[in-house]
Amino acid sequence: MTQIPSNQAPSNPGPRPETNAVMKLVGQYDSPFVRRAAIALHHHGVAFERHVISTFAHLDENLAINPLGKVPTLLLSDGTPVFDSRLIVEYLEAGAAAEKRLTVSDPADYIAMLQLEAVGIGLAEKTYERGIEFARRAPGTQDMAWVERLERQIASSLVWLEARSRPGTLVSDRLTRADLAVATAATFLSEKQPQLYDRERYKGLDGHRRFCEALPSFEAAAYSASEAKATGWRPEP
Ligand SMILES: N[C@@H](CCC(=O)N[C@@H](CS)C(=O)NCC(=O)O)C(=O)O
Repeated sequence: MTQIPSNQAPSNPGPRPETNAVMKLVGQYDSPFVRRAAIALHHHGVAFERHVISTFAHLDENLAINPLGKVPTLLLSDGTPVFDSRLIVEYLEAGAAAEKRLTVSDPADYIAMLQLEAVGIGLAEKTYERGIEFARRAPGTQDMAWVERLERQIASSLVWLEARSRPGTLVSDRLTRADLAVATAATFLSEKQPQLYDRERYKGLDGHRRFCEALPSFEAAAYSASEAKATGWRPEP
């Protein structure tokens, strides 16, 4: 593998607070991916504006910003697009002071954090895919074998997360990337497909979700049903 010579590697590639122009976050706050990026921005104290457009209603504009036409994209103050929520979180972490980092350093905690983050993001992806089956297809034309598979994956993830959840942060006393991923995914499922989210059965997970949603960085990027409805999202019949 080619090594980047150390004198060419960026020493601090993260956001530069001294710039005057404000970054813009593209996307709506019903998306767990957009919310995760926004929560990380608030947590790190990075000033940003929002550009509230939908991946479906505004595909042309999204394709001009992000080759995949997906949200979120973070437009840096010089207009450079940073797309995919994972990369946005990574970018912010790279420039963060040690005491604000959302990434733990203890090796055992690090693996646990990555596992929880991966399952949280995966749960959000599976919830999204299932939603598409109902939101984008004519009634009666859903691929029910696919829906059943998605529901099994969602249920399995919920059981796995419940076994590791508590009404507080998940892997350390501090907020981590795992908390951002798991709590936003649980809120997304509970809001969009509440029939799959039994608050009694997933009590620990729901306690964790409610703990996180009450934090200032989460409240500043609260789930928004109205943004989704404004661009055409409707609940499942
Ligand atoms: N891996 C992406 C996933 C983002 C994603 O799937 N966003 C949805 C909206 S919630 C989207 O843009 N979907 C449109 C599409 O997949 O074409 C990330 O983490 O940013």
